[in-house]
Amino acid sequence: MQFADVSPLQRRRAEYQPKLPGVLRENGPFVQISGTQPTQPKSDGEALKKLFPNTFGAPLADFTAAEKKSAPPINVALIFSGGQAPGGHNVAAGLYDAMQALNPENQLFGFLGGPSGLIDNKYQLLDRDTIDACRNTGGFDMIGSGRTKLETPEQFEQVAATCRKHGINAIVVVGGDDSNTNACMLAEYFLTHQIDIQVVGCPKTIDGDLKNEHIQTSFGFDTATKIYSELVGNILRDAKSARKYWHFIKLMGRSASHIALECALRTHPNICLISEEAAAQKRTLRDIVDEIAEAVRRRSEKGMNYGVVLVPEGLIEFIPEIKSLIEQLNDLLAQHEQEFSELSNAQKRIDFIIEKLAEEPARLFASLPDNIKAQLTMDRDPHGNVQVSRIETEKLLIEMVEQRLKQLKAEGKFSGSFSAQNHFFGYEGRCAAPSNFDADYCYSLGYSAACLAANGKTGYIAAVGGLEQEAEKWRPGGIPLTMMMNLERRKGKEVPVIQKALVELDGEPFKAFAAHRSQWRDEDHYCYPGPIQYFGPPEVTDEPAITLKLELL
Ligand code: FBP
Repeated sequence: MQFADVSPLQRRRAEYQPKLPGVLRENGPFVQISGTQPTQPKSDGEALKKLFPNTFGAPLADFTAAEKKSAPPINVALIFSGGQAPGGHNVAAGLYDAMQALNPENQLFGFLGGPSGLIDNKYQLLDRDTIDACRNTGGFDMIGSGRTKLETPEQFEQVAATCRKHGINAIVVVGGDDSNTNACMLAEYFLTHQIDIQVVGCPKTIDGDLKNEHIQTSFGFDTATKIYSELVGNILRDAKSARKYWHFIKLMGRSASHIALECALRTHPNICLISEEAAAQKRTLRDIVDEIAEAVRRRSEKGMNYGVVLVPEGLIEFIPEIKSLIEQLNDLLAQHEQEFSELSNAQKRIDFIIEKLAEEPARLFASLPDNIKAQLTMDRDPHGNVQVSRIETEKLLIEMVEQRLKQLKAEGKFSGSFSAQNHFFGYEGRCAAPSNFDADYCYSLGYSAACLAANGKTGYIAAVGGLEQEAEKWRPGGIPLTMMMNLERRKGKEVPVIQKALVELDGEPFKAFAAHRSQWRDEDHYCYPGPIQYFGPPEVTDEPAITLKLELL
């Protein structure tokens, strides 16, 4: 038997032609950009104006179709920054197709391994064959991605040198909030130093936390949550069939709980914890454990010794007492980095920390299982944050719920059984073939980025509005990045950043969940979304995320 490296589905999917908004279909990427009103960020306007004197206040860039005309050739650099998200390859395809339509001489350079590729001048010329091989596929493997932060003047100079070498006119940065913040700093630096290179961003992250009144969603969220929801649905059905396990499923998403919330809205699990709510209600770890144990007890009284709990990846950081412990650990580890790294085993590291922490956090730290203690002291990411995807919160909760139920049993208050399974869904969804929504959205974002670049815009992020409507009616354009910024305290300093969007407790998605959750907890209302459909009736293939639908009602 011959084994082909391309599956039948991949082959057919490669033929899918992403839908473009009407305004970009009329004359392709030939658009006129309107908008003259200066924009303002929501807060910290004066300070941001000082930090970004050249890019601050730029108008919104709205596109209207324009006459086809000859356009001077341009060279564009593309980088993927940060975690993978389904649809990145379609951003590249949209960008490439639009650039080709503008002028077949245009060249697209894909810099390898993320921002570091631009610094080290590692690139691949993206030609038609390369792009065609990646259309509608998941992953960032066409050019790779990386988490190097572009933030220092030295790095900006290296990037400028690389661009000069290739005659690159514009850089398209596909990234999340931090990468787009840095894109804006790069744009500002180039303008300040009269370096004629534009910088345009693109909103990427499965976490769904790069959104605001202008960016309705980040790409990748739709596909990733559909993949996780399929898996959660399968587990719900297994739980109900076997009737003997409680499944604790941690879902990726870094800080915000958008992914967990979307999966809950799609599948109706018995419990879905929302980190933002835990923080707002100042809940302790014990409160959360008690809540779960109580749900287990109540269901067991009805003979239902099974259930499913969704746990957002960032939960642990949002529980105020643990948040404060993590902050103290961050400081402590930064202060004693050398000493700490020289300790030869886990026990010595734990003892070292307990000795150095203040009494209350030391007590909390000591009460945690050893594996969690070790995970809380692991290496920080380049931003100095705990790598939450490596903390096994789902196992911590299982262990603590088990203890609590033992107590309840001893007190004669629980007579059921509790047997738990743990899961973590994250990497399973980040490189899936994009849903129709993400395939279309990303293609339009890439196309819009080309329009912005061709029209001399810099310090903008490509944006597509009207996503609640059919693609024909979407509104492509660009948003000045400074408009999305505010000042935040990071490592003891006020710095400009794009504000991370957390789950809003007065927002429609959370309200819809809160209205149903007690029923979902006590009875079985499981919903099984099944796999993403790439072919079939549009109400199945083109269904947007429930979060998006509720937010844009
Ligand atoms: P981005 O914010 O870069 O899009 O990353 C998303 C994410 O998948 C998070 O949900 C997760 O916490 C993190 O990346 C995992 O990082 P890594 O890929 O380095 O393991």
